[in-house]
Amino acid sequence: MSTAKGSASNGRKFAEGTQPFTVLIEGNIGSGKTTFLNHFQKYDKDVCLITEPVEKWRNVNGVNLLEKMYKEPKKWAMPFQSYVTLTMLQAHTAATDKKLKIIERSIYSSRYCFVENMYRNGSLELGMYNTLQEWYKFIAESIHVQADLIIYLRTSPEVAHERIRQRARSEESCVPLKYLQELHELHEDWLIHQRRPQQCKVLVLNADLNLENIGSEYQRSETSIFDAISGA
Ligand code: D5M
Repeated sequence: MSTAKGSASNGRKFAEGTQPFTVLIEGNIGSGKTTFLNHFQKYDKDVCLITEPVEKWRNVNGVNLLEKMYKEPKKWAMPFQSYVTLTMLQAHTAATDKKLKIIERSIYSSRYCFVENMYRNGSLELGMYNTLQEWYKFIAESIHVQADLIIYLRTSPEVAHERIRQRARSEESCVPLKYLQELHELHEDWLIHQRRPQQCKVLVLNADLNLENIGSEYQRSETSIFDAISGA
């Protein structure tokens, strides 16, 4: 029996050459990604904004996978991650004729932060973790994931925890500070200490600032994005 090789047969990856300048917005749960994205809505004509598909995760043909993942992680972490991978790939490969694409999170934060953490805390068994790694390897070989700039909304876990408490999303009522501290360290390992493969330049914003004071950070990111596009 012969085994098929991973990469696409013509040497090109799926969606290669189809994507505009792409910015990935990364950060812990409660770091203010949605508020940040809303800021770019005024550039609707030129910017394709793709928010995290949380509503899809909450309703997979009537099943709330997000809730199940939090309530029974040992049973539901794997199907949840499998579905996140699918929906993130849909976001990465979605066609647009706009000049700029901004995506909330990415397949990378799933891989380097959430899945890693779920394996370390026992929600994913080794066999499940290894299966997901095989998917990530195959995806890296065969699907083009455009990433030109990562904007890291860097928060302290305590601030993120307080914001989660305030937004009171029902599924997240059980998220403890420890979970956010672990995710924070994994984001730091990837985006600050560069202990993971690096996709592109990373712009770090101080996302502990509240809405009244974060304007200058948003301005810095806008300048960075538009400078990069004009130089691209
Ligand atoms: O993330 C929305 C919610 O989804 C939040 O409870 C974290 C969770 N989430 C997002 N991506 C993942 C992965 N890959 N694994 C596990 N949980 C995840 P928010 O930060 O509010 O945008």
